[in-house]
Amino acid sequence: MFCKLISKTLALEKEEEGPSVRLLDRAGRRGKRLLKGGVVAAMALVVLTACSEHAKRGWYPGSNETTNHNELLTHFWVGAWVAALIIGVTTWVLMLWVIVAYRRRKGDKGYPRQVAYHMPLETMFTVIPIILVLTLWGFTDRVERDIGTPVEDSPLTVTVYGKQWAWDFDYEYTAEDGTTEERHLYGTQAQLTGEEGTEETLPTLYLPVDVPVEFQLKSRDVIHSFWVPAFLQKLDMVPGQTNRMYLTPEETGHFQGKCAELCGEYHSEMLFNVEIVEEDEFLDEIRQLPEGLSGAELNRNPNENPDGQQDQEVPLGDPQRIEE
Ligand SMILES: [Cu+2]
Repeated sequence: MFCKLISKTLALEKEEEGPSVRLLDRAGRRGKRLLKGGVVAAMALVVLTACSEHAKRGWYPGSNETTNHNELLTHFWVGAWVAALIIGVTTWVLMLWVIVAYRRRKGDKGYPRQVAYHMPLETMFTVIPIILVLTLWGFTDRVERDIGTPVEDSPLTVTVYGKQWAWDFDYEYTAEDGTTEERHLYGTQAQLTGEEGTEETLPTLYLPVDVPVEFQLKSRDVIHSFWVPAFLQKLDMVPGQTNRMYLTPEETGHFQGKCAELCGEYHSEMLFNVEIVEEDEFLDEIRQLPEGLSGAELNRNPNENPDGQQDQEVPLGDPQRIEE
C-alpha cells in the first residue's frame, strides 16, 4: 500500500515536472535494489538466529515445560519480537530508500516539491499505527487473562512475605489422602561474601511438580517483587495488599528467585532458591519446618499489624506525645 502511494506521488511528480522524470526513474530503481537488499538481510537474520534452540525461545530462561504458562508466554514474547522486527526493518528500509533516492543532488535548487496535506498518506500514517497498537494490546490482554485465571481447587497455597531483605514462606497443603499441612519458613538474608556455597544458605521454596499452586504475595514492610526468572512471571508485593499468581510447575529442577523491585540497601541480596520436586519429597521437606503459619505478626507497619501496634509505647500520631 505504502509503495503504491509513493509510486502515485512519483507519477504526479513525473507529470508535473517533466524534466526530472529520468532522475526519478533512476532513484526508483536504486530504491528497489535497496528494498530487496533489506528484505534479504532481514530473512538471513531470522534464518541464522533460528539455528539455536535458545534463540528460538527468544533467549528466555527456563524451558517451555517449566510451568504451564511458559509455552504461551514464550510464543507471545517471540511473536512480539518477530512483529517488531518486521515493522522495524520495513521502516528502516523505507527510510534509507527515501534518504538515498531523494538526496539533494548537484545543481538542485530550492526546496523539493512539498506533499503536505496528502490525505491518503496522512490517513495511512494514522491508521497503520492504530492497528499495530490495538493488535499488540489485544494479544497482551488475552495472554494476561489466560495466565491470571484463578485455579479454584488448588491443593497448595503458598503465602510469600517479602521483607527487607529476605523471604518468609507459609505453606498450606492438602495431600491426595486428605491430610493437611500448615508449615512456615522464616528466611534470612543472603550474605554475599564472594565465597562459594552462599546459595545453600538461601531460603528455599519447595514446590511439588504437576500440582497447581496459588501464590499469595504480601510484604512485611516496603514494596518488593516476587520473581522466579524461569517462571517468566513476576508480581509486586505491596504492604497491606495481597497479589495472587497461579501456576503449575511441570518439570522438576532447581531454579533461582529474587526480588525485582529496588527495596533498599541490600535489595541485591534478597535471593531465594526454588526446588521443584516430586510430591513425596515436597512433603518430606515441608514436614521438617515448624508447624503453623507465620502470618502477619512480623509485619513492620503497625497499621497492618494489630499485635505489633499493642507493642508500640505510644500509638503513632498521638498528639499528647508531641506536647510532652
Ligand atoms: Cu525486595
